[in-house]
Amino acid sequence: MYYLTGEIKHKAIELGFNKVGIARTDFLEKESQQLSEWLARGYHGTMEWMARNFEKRVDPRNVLQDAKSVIAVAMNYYTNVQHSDDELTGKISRYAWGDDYHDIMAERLWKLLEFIQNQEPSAKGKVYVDTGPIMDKVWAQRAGIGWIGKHTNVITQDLGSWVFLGEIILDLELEYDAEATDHCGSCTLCIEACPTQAIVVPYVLDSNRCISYLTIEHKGKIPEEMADKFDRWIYGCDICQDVCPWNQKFSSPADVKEFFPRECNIAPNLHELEEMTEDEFRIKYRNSPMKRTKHAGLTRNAKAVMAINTTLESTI
Ligand code: B12
Ligand code: SF4
Ligand code: SF4
Repeated sequence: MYYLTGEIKHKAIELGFNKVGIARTDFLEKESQQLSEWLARGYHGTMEWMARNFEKRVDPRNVLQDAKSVIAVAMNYYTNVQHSDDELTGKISRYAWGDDYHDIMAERLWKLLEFIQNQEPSAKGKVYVDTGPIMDKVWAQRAGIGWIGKHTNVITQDLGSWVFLGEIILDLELEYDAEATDHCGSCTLCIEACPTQAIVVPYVLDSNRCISYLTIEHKGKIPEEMADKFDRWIYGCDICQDVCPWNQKFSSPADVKEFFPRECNIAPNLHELEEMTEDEFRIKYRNSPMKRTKHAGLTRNAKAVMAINTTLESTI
């Protein structure tokens, strides 16, 4: 089915993906050891779902029998808007400013699979964006889209790391791209900039220390010594990506209008967030990635940041 490779890539771009590459399915030997060690060290925190389906995560043939290829795609979500400096506002990570990327990307990937099946009706495939037991970043790297940087996100040479990742696992043999190579060099800016020292060694992240984990995935009280370092981040964190020279040089605005920031997300008032009712939360964050924290999580985050602000004010 080599002849289909060019047509698939062409269609992916037509569907609005910024990058597409293809890798041969394989057992991820090195990554399976790294994932095991990451889990053994407890770096997944309370994300128990990361420990499930290990066999699937390390070999796509365990999600689709006879899988031959992984078609990896990336979609740019950068928008040319900056966070406010106002101390009374919270910061929301860029990826969550607009509509939920899972739905937008999955819909397009299904269309791509439909296109493939129109050409080759016997083809079988599975679509994944973030939530499945598939290592999105590893496949993006193997398919030549970009390398996994020291901050552990995939960086593309032409758009930086502000890209979402997704893939189709397919049972057709296609032509394969060369794996992306690492261009971090001797840089360590992300490691130095992380306020909680979550990048414990280059390329390894301890979620327990990461503001993104603490504000989105972690349930219950936020440890005070961590909240102290949030610097107004109330949903996710972009610090390690903001300082990356590849982003400073190559970020370019997305063309998907659904990723543009909702007005309420650019400079959200912390006090209003603290006081927000469940109904307000439901309406405001319908179809937004931010529904993941639920009302309790977002108000907790706003309260944690407000508490630190108040402590700082009373000590000045
Ligand atoms: C779990 C998870 C998280 C966790 C843990 C993050 C992590 N680094 O694993 C938390 C909640 C912290 C998180 C945060 C974020 N996430 Co997240 N997350 C995931 C998820 C679901 C799984 C990632 C995973 O498999 N982790 C397991 C560990 C083992 O993997 P790893 O860190 O990638 O480890 C690799 C390296 O450390 C390397 N390694 C280990 N040891 C060594 C040693 C050496 C020497 C070397 C070279 C390499 C190396 O090997 C490992 C395997 O390849 C993916 C979606 C998916 N299904 O893949 C999204 C995903 C990675 N997240 C994403 C995003 C956008 C984010 C945030 C930017 C959101 C935000 N703004 O707040 C932050 C970024 C934080 C950061 N600095 O990484 C995107 C990243 C897109 C991109 N360009 O890479 C993904 C791919 C979702 C998507 N489909 O778009 N996330
Ligand atoms: S997302 Fe924030 S807390 Fe997490 S590693 Fe990057 S800079 Fe550190
Ligand atoms: S800041 Fe430097 S070390 Fe970190 S990911 Fe970017 S290039 Fe790599």
